[in-house]
Amino acid sequence: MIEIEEVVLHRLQMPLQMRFETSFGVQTDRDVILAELRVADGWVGWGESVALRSPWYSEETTDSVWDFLINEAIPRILETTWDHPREFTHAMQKIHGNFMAKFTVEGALWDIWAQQQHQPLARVLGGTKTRVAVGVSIGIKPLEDLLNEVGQYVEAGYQRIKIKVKPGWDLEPIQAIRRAFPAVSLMVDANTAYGPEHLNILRAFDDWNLLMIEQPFPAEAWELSAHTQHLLKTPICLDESICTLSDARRAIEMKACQIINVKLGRIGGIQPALDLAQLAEAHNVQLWCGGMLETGIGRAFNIAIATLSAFTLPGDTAASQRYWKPDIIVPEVTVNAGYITVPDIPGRGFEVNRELVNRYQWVQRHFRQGQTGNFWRW
Ligand code: OSB
Ligand code: MG
Repeated sequence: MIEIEEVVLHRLQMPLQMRFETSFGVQTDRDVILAELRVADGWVGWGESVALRSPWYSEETTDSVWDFLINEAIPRILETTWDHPREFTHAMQKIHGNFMAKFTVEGALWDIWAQQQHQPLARVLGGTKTRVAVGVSIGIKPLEDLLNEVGQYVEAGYQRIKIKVKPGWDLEPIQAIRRAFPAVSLMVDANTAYGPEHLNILRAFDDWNLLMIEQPFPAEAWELSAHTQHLLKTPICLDESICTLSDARRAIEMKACQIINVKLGRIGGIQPALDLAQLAEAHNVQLWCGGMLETGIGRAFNIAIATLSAFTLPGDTAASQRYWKPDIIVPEVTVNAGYITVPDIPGRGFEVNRELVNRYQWVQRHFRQGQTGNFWRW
């Protein structure tokens, strides 16, 4: 049983270690929201919003998540006693969208739930792996820098390299990497940048032994994705297209992809991911855990979900130090010979470094049981 007594929202500005350019824009820092949920028996759960500041990747933004948390989610969690985190997911189903905002709270509830069971989060989710395979997602950058970086990650043992592509920046980097690293497991992510006018380029991708092509077309371009998957031998992986279980069912029925990149924030959290994992296993669709440049808190959830047997391919859950110096968790996430060891302690598995949270923080708000009467009520 989870009875939340207090919620603290933390808003952090964290400079990224690298400049991260995709087909939709450049990121040099993250505007992070952390939700700290405190229960009477002393447990503290943490959740992270993966929303970006602007609605490039999805409709959600840091500000939309902030408003949703304050106006919808926090009043609700403070006035309800939860028997299980999935009850929150069910209660939130009548609210449209806002998947990243929902996961910010849902993740923290699962963290508390796992601590109350004295189990690592991964075990509570039914995950069996003791380590998870890791790949890396590299942004758009000059070719020489790109080749150097690929070399460093291959050297460090990362099991799969993903590069960002867009029209005009695709065959050249793919060919250069293939020549320099003939055997590397390589994939591309277009973040929706291509359209029907680019089918010839996508066809040419087929010659380079790519593991997959991630989200070539806009999120709603179901027919185009299905048509293209039919033409190509390289699997299409969907990311932005899949926000609900019915999106996944549609993709499977239409054969619009063979692989799905699972992001907990994009689909509304852990319970939706557990449901998606069942669906994927029943239909031979492969899953892997994507990333949204999370801090260590979001990363902890990604590691836990990737321990499920349905997650058959390396994730984008790279080491803390690729993103942050320093990360806000202890210990930081490290990658050894291409794997992250799954923590074996109750809950999320990493301590939150409050001193660092305070150092990066620029806003903090407290909410207590009984003090939410001024909010709109259900
Ligand atoms: O499309 O997978 C994506 C980052 C921000 C938004 C969208 C995406 C990404 C990444 C980075 O590819 C993955 C990571 O290293 O966290
Ligand atoms: Mg993607």
